[in-house]
Amino acid sequence: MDSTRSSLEKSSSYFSPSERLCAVLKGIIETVIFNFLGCFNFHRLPPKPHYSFNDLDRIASTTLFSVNEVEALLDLFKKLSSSIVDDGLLHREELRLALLRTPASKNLFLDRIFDLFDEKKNGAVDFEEFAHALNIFHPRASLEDKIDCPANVKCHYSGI
Ligand SMILES: [Ca+2]
Repeated sequence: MDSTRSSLEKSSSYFSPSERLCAVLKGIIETVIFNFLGCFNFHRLPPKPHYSFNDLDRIASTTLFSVNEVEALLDLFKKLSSSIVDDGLLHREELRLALLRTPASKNLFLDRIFDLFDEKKNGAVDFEEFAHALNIFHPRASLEDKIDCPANVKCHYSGI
């Protein structure tokens, strides 16, 4: 028993200099890698907005859609808005991908549609903007509202 113990002590205390160097380098490399990976935590996307039933009910009350239709629109919005960056916002490239099947091409018509949807003019469309923009296409929307579509969408956020 004593001979086994002394041989273990000898073997554990007899690391060669290259083995000690490897152990130190391994620790340094692991530290660098973990710190490097930690950098990505600072660039996390903000949490996606969550829409409660009250939110959907509020959106339904300001549009022609029923709560069930707003829920269906939310499902569609989630699919469209997560096609490139899953951040809960619809970006121009995601709308372009949905309508033109490519995120990269330039299309004046699509840009105008996106600008119409982006009522807050912040470069991204949230679900509420999406629902309000599509409200004009509701079957119960009046012909006058459809004709005056851009003005109606803009008026919703400007409070006119
Ligand atoms: Ca997105």
